[in-house]
Amino acid sequence: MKIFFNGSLVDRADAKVSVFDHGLLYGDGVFEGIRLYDGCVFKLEEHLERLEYSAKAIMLKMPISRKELAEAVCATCRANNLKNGYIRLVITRGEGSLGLSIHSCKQPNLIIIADTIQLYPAEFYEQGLKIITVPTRRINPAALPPTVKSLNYLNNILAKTEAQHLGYHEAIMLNDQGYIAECTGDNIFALHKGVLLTPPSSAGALKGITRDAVLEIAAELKVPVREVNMTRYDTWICDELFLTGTAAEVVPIVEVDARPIGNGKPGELTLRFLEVFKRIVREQGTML
Ligand code: PXG
Repeated sequence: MKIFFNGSLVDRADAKVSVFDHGLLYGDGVFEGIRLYDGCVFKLEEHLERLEYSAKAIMLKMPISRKELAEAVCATCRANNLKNGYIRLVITRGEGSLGLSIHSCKQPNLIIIADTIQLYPAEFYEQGLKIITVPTRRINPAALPPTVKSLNYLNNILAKTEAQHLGYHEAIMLNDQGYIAECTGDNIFALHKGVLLTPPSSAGALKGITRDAVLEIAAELKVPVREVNMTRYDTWICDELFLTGTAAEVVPIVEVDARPIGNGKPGELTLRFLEVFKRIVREQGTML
């Protein structure tokens, strides 16, 4: 496997960062997870824009331009003969001294990994997924903006671990006001009386690229959307519920907090969203 590492493609064994890298020491850095479908990189520009915004928010200078980065992503996929897979783009703060100051870190590390992806099993899509709300709250947006896709995922990891401990694959995280933020690695949508509801980023949600794609599909299907604060109650009584994410795409939820959603089967409109999403990933990608 070839890894893009600071400007060149190197063997996996040679792609190493220093133990003094602040990405390792403090989770100081940003990343993106991108899908490759049939030789097309899905929403590459959108991912690179979000990466730039994340970097700007944490005052990390992008080591190369967006055009160079786009080319490096494609080159990494080509070097690994990959046609379908998952691309992980990581920029760490770089090597520095022991201490929180970013000023000792002179050169960020840029890493691009292109690999195959372990997908959710087909039954999750056919039968739907059961989820719960976990006690671990989403970190306050005033402490760390949820829109920054940083290397600091401990908050989400703790929530995911809680879910797994209870036998679930995903979980709803609430913010410190008790409103729904998102799931541990996915955004959430509820359909109620024909209106699609999803929490705003101010409630603690990442501005997911799949979330944006679903908002575009909703406009195409003429489904009204409201980005509003949502409570657990909104998910308990809704007609359909689904999650969105780069790895998960669109996953129907059939039970939340032991309450069945609708008739306990994947929702009709949810499946329509999934179908349209599967179509656009092939139409809207950047060819390698
Ligand atoms: N919320 C959070 C907190 C995420 O990390 C999403 C929503 C969905 O966003 P996109 O842009 O992918 O539609 C994410 C991204 C994993 C994993 O292994 C998932 C993400 C990130 C890192 C790892 O499941 N999802």
